Amino acid sequence: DGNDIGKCPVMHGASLTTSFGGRTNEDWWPNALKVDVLHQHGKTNNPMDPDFDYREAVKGLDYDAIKADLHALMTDSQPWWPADWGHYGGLMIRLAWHAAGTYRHFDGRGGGATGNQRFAPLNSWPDNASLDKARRLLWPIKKKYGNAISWADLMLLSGNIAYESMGLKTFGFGFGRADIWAPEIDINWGEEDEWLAPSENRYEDLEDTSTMSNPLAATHMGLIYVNPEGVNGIPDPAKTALHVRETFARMAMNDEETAALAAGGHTVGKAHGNGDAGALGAEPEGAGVEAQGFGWGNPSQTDLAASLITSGIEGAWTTEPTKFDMGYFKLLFGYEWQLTKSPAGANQWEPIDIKEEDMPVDASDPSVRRMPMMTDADMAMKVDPIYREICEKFMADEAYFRDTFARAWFKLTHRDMGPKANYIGPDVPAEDLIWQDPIPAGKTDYDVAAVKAKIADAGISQSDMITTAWDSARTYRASDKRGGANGARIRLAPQRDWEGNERERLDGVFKKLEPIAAETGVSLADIIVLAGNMGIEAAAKSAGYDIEVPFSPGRGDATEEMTDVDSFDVLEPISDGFRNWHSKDARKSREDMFLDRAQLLDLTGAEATVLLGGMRVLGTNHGGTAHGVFTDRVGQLTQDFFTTLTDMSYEWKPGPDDIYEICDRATGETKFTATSADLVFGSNSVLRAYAEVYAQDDNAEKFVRDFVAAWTKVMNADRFDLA
Ligand code: HEB
Repeated sequence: DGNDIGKCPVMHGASLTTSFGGRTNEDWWPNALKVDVLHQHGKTNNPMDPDFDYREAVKGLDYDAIKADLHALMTDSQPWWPADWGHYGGLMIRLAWHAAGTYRHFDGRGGGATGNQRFAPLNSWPDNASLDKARRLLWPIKKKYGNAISWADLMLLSGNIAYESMGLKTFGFGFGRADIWAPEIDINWGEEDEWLAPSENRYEDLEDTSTMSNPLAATHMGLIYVNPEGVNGIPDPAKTALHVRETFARMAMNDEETAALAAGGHTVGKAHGNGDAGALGAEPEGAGVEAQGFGWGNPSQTDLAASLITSGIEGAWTTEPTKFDMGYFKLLFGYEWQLTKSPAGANQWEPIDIKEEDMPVDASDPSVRRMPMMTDADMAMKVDPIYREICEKFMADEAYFRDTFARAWFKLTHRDMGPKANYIGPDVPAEDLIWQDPIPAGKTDYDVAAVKAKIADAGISQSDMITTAWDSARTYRASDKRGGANGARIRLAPQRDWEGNERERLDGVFKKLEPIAAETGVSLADIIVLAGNMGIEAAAKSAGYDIEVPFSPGRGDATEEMTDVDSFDVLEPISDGFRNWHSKDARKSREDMFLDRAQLLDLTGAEATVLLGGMRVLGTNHGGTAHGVFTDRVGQLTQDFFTTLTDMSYEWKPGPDDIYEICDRATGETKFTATSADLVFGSNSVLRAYAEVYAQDDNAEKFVRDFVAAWTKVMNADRFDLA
């Protein structure tokens, strides 16, 4: 398989077998709910000691020493992958950018916070060609610092140090990204079974970039963002600009951040296409054992940097590609550019009548000067009127460009780490940034029992207490650690008005809770959760269990000024199986959407099962529907959902509007109604196994205990301040 952008090598035999031969369950029943997404990165694949905590370990890192070693690495050229101009900076920056750049705003998945680039498919994406070499160059440093630095942190740190060694003052760095030990199975990278398949596959209308299918954020399978040669490989910078805009917006970047990133990225380094890209060997995941994890073997590689092949595009963007300077703008705007082909046959742009002294020297031989180049995406910065205006502003004010780029780079590399509380180390910037969803610290030293007494007197129904707490917490997504109950953003726009939050009910509850917050100085965020806990305690009590739901005070209330309103739309639940709600805007099935939410909430299959079954009998459905409320003692925390579901005296009949009827086999009488988000706990064999556990006679107490534990996990999912 080559890596010639534009060519589309077919991925061989998308595995129809297990490692030991034979078809898998997924091959036989592709539509079964893939509950396995809830069981990733567990103890079974993690080689670290059970008590290993990366976030503690990294606090012991010798930060100065590792930074000095990385600085030295930049100019320590290795014969098996010679450094361009003796400097690995460009390569390391591309490594960091491609690690972080898979992030997409829509579901918060992707991004650089897990070290996932070590695994397929990312290690073998055509766009990640040669980054196998970058990681291998870093291995001596990983080996030396060991557990104290994760691959995830190291890959991003190397990009930062590369910039510093090339003359950019970065905005800072936060450590704290723990590695995973196997590829993720929850990230949808697209449906195509061909690398770089034509973009039409993922757009309803390629001319309308907003029609790219969600959650995708790249124009082709196997690319980080756009095709560097143009839409579907056809050069047209004005069109490419629209796709750059869309793909970067899906990474939560605005036009100014996007222009800064493109310019600041290509101010350094070069593209590699000085030979036949089609002659490259298989990508790492497909290569033979003797390749030892390397891919894209290049039969014509020598010990000269100028012989390296990656994208097939060839050349540097600037005159001095090992310096962070204004060279990108100088060449892009200082010359007219014309379409040409690289030695590998890729479409790229070259300057007309360039002055000898503006040409960069050869990557291996400083006595020879070479043509610089621009990709179609670079030309987009000049041709698109919006990007052009931004670039003109940058050109007129170098300090402004440097600051804008440094901030955008920091956002790119930290976007999926969640709030600032998650950053570790000496270089964490003090400034609060709006995209971090800042939340002020809340009061912790108060008399919880006294606040509980006031809530008890406020006259809020048990189900309102529970649903309000749930709705405030359910927005949490472990993918980028956004959302959750902390901050009480549920009382602010846009959250308050989301259909799923039942504005009227919320208003009634807040009217009763807000005075308690005002009077006690306790955050509304804490009070919402405390009230929810009290609802659970009451429900358990009426079922005969005297329990206290654990509560950790200290949530704060965010203000409107601390809230980037536009960036909250992606957190809106358009379906919530836990409250048996499915908006008509939801494009996937109720079960798929339930599984998606359970995975984003970081719940296991058992946790999701006990929570959903428990909430049903508490009467917490959206709109007060009775679907799945398989009990005649609503409000008591009982096993009834599970005992009914597994009871053979009932049969289940599909009715109108996707609603099912649960009928008594003997009398034929309809006892209950249900949705597919209820019945999947009886039909999916894995979920049914959990449902049986919670239906068993000997597990009545375990059911309550597990429900409370799962509830508490959700309430505290965003309490990074507790760690
Ligand atoms: Fe870049 C390189 C494309 C963005 C940074 N890039 C590169 C290349 C290409 C591209 C094709 C070549 C590769 C080779 O080696 O061959 N990009 C691109 C596109 C885009 C981008 C299309 C969209 C617009 N970049 C970017 C960003 C950044 C970057 C954002 C950061 C910030 N890149 C980079 C670097 C480099 C590159 C640094 C160089 C590398 C070396 O040197 O090795």
